[in-house]
Amino acid sequence: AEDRTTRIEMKRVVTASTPPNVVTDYLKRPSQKSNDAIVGLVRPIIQDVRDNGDAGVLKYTHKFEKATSLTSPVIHAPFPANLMQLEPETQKAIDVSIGNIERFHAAQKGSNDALQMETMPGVVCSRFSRAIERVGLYIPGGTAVLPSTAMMLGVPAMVAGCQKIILASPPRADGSISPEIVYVAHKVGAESIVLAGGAQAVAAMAYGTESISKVDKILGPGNQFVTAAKMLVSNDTSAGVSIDMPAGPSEVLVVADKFANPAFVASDLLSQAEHGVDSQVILIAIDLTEEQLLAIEDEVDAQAKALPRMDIVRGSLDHSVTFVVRDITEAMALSNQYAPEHLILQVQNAESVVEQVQNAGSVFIGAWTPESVGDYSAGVNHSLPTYGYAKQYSGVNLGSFLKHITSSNLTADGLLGLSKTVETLAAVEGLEAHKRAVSIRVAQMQMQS
Ligand code: HSO
Ligand code: ZN
Repeated sequence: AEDRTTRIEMKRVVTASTPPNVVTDYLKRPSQKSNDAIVGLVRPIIQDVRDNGDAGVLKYTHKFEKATSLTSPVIHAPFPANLMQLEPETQKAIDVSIGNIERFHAAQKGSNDALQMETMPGVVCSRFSRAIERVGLYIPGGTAVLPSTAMMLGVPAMVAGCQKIILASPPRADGSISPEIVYVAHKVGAESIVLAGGAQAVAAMAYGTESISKVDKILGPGNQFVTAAKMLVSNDTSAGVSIDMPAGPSEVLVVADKFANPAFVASDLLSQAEHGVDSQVILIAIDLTEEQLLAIEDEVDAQAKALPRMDIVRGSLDHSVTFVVRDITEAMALSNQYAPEHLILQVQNAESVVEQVQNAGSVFIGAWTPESVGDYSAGVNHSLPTYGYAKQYSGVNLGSFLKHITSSNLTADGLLGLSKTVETLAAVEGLEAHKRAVSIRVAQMQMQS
């Protein structure tokens, strides 16, 4: 039963009166469930799909998705028009968003362009990029349909020039897939949609089946079964498949000062909290009075109680916290320590604070930039590092669908100039054949001159 009377609130921590190690404890993510049990469940599913192909995939789709009417685990392009019929307004919203995502990711080509330079006279080194040929994009099912995730993975794959794009998403019990996802698949030129979720979908794309193509890289968020399956297949050298970053529950950190609008701040906290009870939201309030803090807390409570997903929000806010800090420097130090997936800056001169951002997946600057715009339509990617991985990972971007190849090209003089250096190092390593591959050429040059 829904409880619309008990106040929905986050706990408060005033850093000035809290020992630093306790503050650090509050910044910890709720610990993830142990992986061993999940791996034990996932391993036989992967083996089954390897052994039995389509029949193996279908068996689990019948069992877990209850889609017992399905007789094929995949649909191929061109996708029938009746599978992607949308309200004109929905179609337009997808088109506008895809346009922005496409433009922003196409603009990333510059930094991946071919480069060439001479490290020494006659020694030319180059680097150029090639698209990963076949990619598998996992689109989660579950409590919400996520065509936005299909856009965030499919559009950069298309812009990068991947030859084969495959989507996978669990079908509904009637065997169908949401028309928005089919439409996005069509727009990005996907070759097929695998009608399966969980470990079975990951295994099908990693190894291929009679009707599902094997891919070279699997990307996309998912539950712990999907994540465990991605880890297992990427560790199997016989699969020859890589994955994107580890995915965990969604999170946001909002930095607000006394100029922030309390209603805006609350709305941003709640938009992330509604993703799931395991989502984590953090507010860092800079030098706010009791009255200003209460204004935000009242907004959180009132807005939360008007939400259809109120119970999810309550669960998420249960393990969320407000830090009351002295100034922006302290706020940014805490934020960088937490390394949020999303960082929202609702402070005066927000733009000038960006240079203090060391760790974050994506930053939302100023009062008019709610995270929702980045989740859907601004152009930035919403597939971002969670769980503190923003310390070492980037979010999905054009580069996620490319690899770089280097080349060297030496003239005879270039080799002559470098011969002693290479021969010396080869000798140090005791690798005589390496040394001779240089000396034999130098000898040839001397014979010719
Ligand atoms: N905020 C989520 C992405 C999303 N939001 C999808 C709405 N739909 C994780 O970054
Ligand atoms: Zn979101």
